[in-house]
Amino acid sequence: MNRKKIIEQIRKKKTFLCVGLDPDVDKMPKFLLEEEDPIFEFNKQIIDATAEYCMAYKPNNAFYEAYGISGMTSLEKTILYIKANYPDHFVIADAKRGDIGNTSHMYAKAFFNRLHADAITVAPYMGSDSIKPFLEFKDKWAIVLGLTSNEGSADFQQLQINGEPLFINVIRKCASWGTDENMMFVVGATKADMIDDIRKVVPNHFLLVPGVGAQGGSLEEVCKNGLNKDIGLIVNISRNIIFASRDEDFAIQAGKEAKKIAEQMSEFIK
Ligand code: OMP
Repeated sequence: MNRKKIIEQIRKKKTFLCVGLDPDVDKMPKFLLEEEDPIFEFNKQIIDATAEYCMAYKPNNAFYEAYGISGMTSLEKTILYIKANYPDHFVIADAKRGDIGNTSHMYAKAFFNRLHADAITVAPYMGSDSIKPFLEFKDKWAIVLGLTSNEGSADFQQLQINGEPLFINVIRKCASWGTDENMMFVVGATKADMIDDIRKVVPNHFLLVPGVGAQGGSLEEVCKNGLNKDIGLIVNISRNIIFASRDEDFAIQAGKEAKKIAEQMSEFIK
């Protein structure tokens, strides 16, 4: 999906919400466990209940890999379900990959061609040849970890290098390998006070922002500092939406939560 289409979708639906599909069998309503594929059934109901209020989905690979081959089958079915029923939704494979060039190329093939994801999250530590293979696929995106939402982001990302935090160096350098048509950056909502500095380096790029809700980030702060002329933000929420209820009404409650967030977002992009 290209940048123009992403912006069109956001403007049309007045939402830049991404629902994180991070299923956990221990947190699902018990009746779903009788289904042949509980993870897919859970995701399907969440997707149907939230599609109207979001423009993207982000399945995180860990929550599928944890169930072995059957988990990977659930992931594949989930993405195919989105593509078949909601083809205008942007699908982000949250896999945080990156390796020597020929290996990255195979990761790109796996996620873009085999799984039909539109984007993949990528760790920048191995440098240019680990990221460039993800940029060679038309209308596909590498979403590079810039400043992450977790506590440990202070360990390396916030170290001062040449008078600037490392994450600023990383974002500037990575941005030079791609364009705002094939690269985005992950910036944690818990670090909203640093988005201003990031916007000085990448004013036009989309930022994927996780960490609103369960991790304590504020949507308002993120919007205040991160919105640009094309919106420029995709805000992900996983647990607070998909586990809004753990009972039989889980999908209804997920839909309500997504609607609430979408209404807040529509105010910010008026
Ligand atoms: P919730 O905290 O449940 O909303 O989930 C956040 C999702 O975003 C999880 O899938 C995380 O793995 C992911 N994430 C972060 O929480 N922090 C980051 O800095 C980066 C990501 C990510 O790349 O999506």
